Amino acid sequence: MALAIATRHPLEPLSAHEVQQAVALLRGFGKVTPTTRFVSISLKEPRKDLVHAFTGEQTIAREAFAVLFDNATNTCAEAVVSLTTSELLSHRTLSGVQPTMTVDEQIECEQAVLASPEFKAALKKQYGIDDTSLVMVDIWSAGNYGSEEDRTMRLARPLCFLRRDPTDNGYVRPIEGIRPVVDLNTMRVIRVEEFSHWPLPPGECNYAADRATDVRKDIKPLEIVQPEGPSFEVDGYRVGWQNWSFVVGFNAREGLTLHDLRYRDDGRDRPILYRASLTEMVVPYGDPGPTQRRKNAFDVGEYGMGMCANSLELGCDCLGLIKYFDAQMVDSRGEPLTIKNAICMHEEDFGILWKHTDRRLNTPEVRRSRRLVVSSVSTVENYEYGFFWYLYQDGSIQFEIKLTGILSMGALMPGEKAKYGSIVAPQLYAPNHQHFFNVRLDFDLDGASNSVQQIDVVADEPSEANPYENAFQARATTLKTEQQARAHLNLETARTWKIISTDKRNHVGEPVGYKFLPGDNSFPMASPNAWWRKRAGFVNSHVWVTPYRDDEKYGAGDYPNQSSGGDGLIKWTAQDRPIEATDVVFWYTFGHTHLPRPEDYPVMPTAYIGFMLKPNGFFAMNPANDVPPSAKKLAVKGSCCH
Ligand SMILES: [Cu+2]
Repeated sequence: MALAIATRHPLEPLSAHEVQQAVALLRGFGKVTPTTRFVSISLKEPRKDLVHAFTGEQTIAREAFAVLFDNATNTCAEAVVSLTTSELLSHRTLSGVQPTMTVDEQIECEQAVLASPEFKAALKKQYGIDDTSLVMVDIWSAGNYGSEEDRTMRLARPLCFLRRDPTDNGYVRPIEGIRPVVDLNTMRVIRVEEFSHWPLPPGECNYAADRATDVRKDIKPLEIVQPEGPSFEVDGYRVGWQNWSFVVGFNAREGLTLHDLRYRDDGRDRPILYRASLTEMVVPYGDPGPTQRRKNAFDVGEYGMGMCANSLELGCDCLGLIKYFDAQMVDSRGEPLTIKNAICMHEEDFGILWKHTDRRLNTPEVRRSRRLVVSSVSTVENYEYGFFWYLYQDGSIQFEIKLTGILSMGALMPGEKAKYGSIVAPQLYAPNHQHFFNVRLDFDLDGASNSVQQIDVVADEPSEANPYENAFQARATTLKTEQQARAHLNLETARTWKIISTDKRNHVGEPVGYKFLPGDNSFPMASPNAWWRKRAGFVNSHVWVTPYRDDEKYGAGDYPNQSSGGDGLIKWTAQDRPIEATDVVFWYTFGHTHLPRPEDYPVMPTAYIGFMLKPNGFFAMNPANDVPPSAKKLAVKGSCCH
């Protein structure tokens, strides 16, 4: 398709220039002191009605939203500046909240621990080590366990590891018995907590190409060739691909976002999703031991998924012709922070799209499926998360998270078993844990007036009309209020959800709709009274539906770091607002229960989790009926064709 809009789309992320303009404005308005950290600067998205009214002709004012934190006063501030009129549109201070830890704080925290005399003394006492140059210090969020310091200070509780040499995989040697506590405001170690002494695990295990000792030699090249180029078009951060169009977004907190996703049908670009984002995630660990019981990371609200994104310039794993997008952010001192090639976009062959052979005519008709992949990968200390949006030719949308990287591991005494985890190597174990993700899907399905139906498949009772007791039917419950909408997956009823338009009907008189199809999921194992669960109310239900509010973006609330909990979805939906025939937002929480395996060591083969959205009465027929057959090629010896 051709992109018709000549002007920049109002939802395109801030450019590097705009980010710096926002920094300069905030400085000019006296909102930045020598002890201020810039936590994030991102696009303040224009009001929805303005975006809906956008035709490509008019320019919509550009605004930046900044989160600032003053270490001297332990105070957070939010500001909005107009990049169009250079005005300070709003500024407010928030006391008692801790915004996301910045990348600079990660680095400074490591340096503070390595320079701490108390830490050095503990290391010497427990392990006989003087040299800290091989110690790795991973910033771990402190959480909130009800103490005065958890409530009133900006804290981190790093985990430490010891490499054997400067490029060794240090995660296989946890310094289990020492836990420094760092005040991120003064950037000082306030104390070093010492526990029992665990010897360093004796093993050594690396994965880097230059250190792996035995590499298999039976792999021949597999190349993807696109001699006429890719089938997508790009203008700024706007993308067109076959019938799809959308805007790629990115910010320090959520990382990759998708906006204004539409499908061209019969000459019309029909809106489907206004905004899709990962709003939060939490990784609670299940070991109650004194050195492990506090481990639970909120990777979005505490670390910033965008801030932790990889530059795929060097380490991209996509095949074919790739379009990269850069991410423009700011470091904590207001200097430009560009993650080059933070987002990768490419096309993939995806097997059979559809096929039928008319047996009597012997005329096989087959089409190959192709999908557009938009992805980004974040490294949060030991772990990697890949975020992959897939668009398909049949109108399906898939979100898949790829979990890889390195397990968070602990040391064991010789001969000790791991009741709450798995031993992966001698004296080295990985505790059981879960990964819960929360995604926000702001639907605009053929317009803003939508409803959500919960679909349960139920069997009919035996009756005269059901003499063979084979009958079952789909029962749709239109969700009317927020509390009614809170729900879990249910395998017994093959439960799904359907987002429908309240005013657009399809060719057979039914509301146009898109189906939400969940994938793997879990329930939280920790008690509802566990400290982390108070802060992660979004894990209490798999599905939530809210009426659209532009200030309701994050499942655990705006500031989950060290929060005392109760914020976000749990609080908003307590209002039990009406959600029928309105602009609805569908939220989905999905969990991966990770019982580690020795095969997850030293680096984990990717695990996958996600969901699908499929048109369901949105189109009049299979929208991929018009995909032409692939060009026939002469068979290469030894090849076969599907
Ligand atoms: Cu895991």
